[in-house]
Amino acid sequence: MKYAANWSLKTYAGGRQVWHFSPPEPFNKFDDKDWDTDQGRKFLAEMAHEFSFDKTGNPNSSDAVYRQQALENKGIHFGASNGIEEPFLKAVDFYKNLQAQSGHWPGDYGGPFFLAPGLVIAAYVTQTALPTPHRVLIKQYMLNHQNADGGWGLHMEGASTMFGTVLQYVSLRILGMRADEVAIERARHWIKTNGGATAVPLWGKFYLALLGVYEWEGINSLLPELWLLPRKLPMHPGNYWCHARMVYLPMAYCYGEKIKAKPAQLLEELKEELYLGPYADVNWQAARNSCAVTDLYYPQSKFLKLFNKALNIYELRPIKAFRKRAQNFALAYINAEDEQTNFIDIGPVNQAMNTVCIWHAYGKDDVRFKKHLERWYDYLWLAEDGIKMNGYNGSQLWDTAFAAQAIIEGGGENDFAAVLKKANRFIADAQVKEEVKGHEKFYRHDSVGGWPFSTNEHGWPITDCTAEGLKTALLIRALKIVPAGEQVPDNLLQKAAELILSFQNKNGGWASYELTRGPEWLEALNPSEVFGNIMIDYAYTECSSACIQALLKFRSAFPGFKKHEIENAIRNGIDFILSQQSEDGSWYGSWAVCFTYGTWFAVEAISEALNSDIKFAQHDRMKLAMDKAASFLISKQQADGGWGESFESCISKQYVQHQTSQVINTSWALLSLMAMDYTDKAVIDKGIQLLVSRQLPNGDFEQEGVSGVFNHNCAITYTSYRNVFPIWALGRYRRKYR
Ligand code: LAN
Repeated sequence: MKYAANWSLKTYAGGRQVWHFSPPEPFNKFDDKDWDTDQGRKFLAEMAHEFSFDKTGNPNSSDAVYRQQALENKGIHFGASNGIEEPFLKAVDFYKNLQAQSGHWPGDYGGPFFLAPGLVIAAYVTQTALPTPHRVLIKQYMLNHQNADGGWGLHMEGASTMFGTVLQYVSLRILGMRADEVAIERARHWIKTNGGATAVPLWGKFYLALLGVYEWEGINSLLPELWLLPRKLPMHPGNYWCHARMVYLPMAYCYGEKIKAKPAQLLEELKEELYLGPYADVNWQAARNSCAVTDLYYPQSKFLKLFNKALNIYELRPIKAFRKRAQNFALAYINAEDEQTNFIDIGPVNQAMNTVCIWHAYGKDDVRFKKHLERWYDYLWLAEDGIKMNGYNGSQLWDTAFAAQAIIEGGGENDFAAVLKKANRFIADAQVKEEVKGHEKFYRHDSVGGWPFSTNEHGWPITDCTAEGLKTALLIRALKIVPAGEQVPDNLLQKAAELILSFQNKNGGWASYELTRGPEWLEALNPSEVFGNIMIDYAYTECSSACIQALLKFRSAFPGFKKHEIENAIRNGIDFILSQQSEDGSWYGSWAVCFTYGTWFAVEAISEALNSDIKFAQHDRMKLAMDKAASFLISKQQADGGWGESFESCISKQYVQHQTSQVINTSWALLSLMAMDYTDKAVIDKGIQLLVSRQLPNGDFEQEGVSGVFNHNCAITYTSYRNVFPIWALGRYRRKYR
């Protein structure tokens, strides 16, 4: 790839990763505006062309740019094999080349289609130009993923939705496409035949209102005053799931200020392009509750409708003093979140929205605004399908912890000691060592000892990331390949265990970032229309399993430390997991596809618990649960020996078979069967054979269907999974049967 050579991923100590563009001569003497010359335009057009991507076979790109460059930088030809025959060693030998100097494995974390538009719109509203080469490849990415019917889905595997289509439409127009270009005409046709932009779900309405191409009046009240309610009331946003809270925060602030982009010709045109009739004729009150059927996953409840009615009456004359107090609080909170996360913010959605708030409050020259802009690039990722916005500032810790565990389980510590040492350094760096400033005032759980999903500078600890970090640190410590001074010190391992204990809910389960703070009926106030289970942080099988596994490991390493508390936590956790098993023996997985993922986690915790010396009153139930899980898994094995689950499982909450076996699902199923010492080895052999047959000559695996998910309805890429989980399954097989 000729033009890709102008892009390179810079990784920094601690795991920050940013794609840089360095133009060749004479373009390197260009100012951004000079791209608008014959020579410049030709270069950009050819570069865009190189990133054309045919999504008809598989809409999932394979992270080819990073992977190719990582190999080339090490002098390895992309397809080259090292002559290693054994599948496990060969798989690790390939994967080690993708590890960055910082010790983590960078990779594509894109997939959702509502993220980059948030950034493009924030850039437009704040009158901040994204660099031209970035704009060109963001546009290319969007065009690559347009569906045959002219629309875009919620994510790269999804059928067209109003949300996806309106946001790409507006973004592409902002990025310079004309209304009469073919792709735009087809998109507009989709929008008009599906009800027009008044039928875009709430978040879409919000972005359009920021642009000033939708009236704020067409949005149900976002009532900033919710922050002023007594904290004891369940609807206080401090009780919401942190992602809902942190997105609601800037949204409500923008709503309170009625922020709007400066009027412009383009915006006037958009007003006339997006709706079924003239803009002046839109009925904004009716628009508030309109949502296209293509998008509706979580319809407004009766309760929410009533709630909105009451709030909309209040909005006719909001009490000035309350509004002002609420806005001041929101701004202070936005500033706190920015500072606590070094302006990365908890995710891509609030990062872009906070930028707009900070710009509105302090202007373009304020350092806080500038710091925001720098972090935009932490979220952008380049792959063979163009530039996308990642779902987080990366999945650094998560991928590194799994990679290290997989390598260690297969006995790779001698052949790959250097890899594990680097991974250990990253893991030690990533742990949170200081309490977050103002954490109590701004509704944050304690952080010290925790691990985030991405990097230390992001710093929001997560229950299962803390668990995976702790497990990995303990494993590497036991190998004695790292000098004592470079290991995670005892006191921080203990802090991690204590933090995990503090995260356990009364029902025995663990949620994602915090304790479950509100009642389940709060979900009835979920206004998103497109996401399920966003209002509170629910206890999850996966998070609970990871925490149990970590506590079991920790207990072996520190037998005297909080012995009873830890054993009780494990017992209660196991009870929670048992309570989540379905009739057919499976567990629903909330964060990846789907029942094979959930089942893998559940099985891992229960079988490890059974193998420990803890006495369980529920011992027989645990055994039975394992038998049922085995029958479930066996019933889903395909004739070729593999397992394959479709993303549809996540949405429908029923097992949906993929057209083909998938290496990642196969690995989870195999890991589960081996964890529970399933006796019919022939079943396992067949699965392993499938994995081996899918391995490429260089040790890599092909990118198949999408594996990640959130909120039941949105898919997200985990590029590392196609390597890490086959490595893990092959490694477990190697250790067990060699
Ligand atoms: C993530 C990424 C990591 C993921 C695991 C650690 C894998 C999981 O076990 C627990 C949940 C968690 C932390 C998770 C939650 C939802 C996130 C943050 C994401 C899938 C990444 C992007 C997503 C976020 C909500 C996207 C923005 C959309 C909203 C609805 C706010």
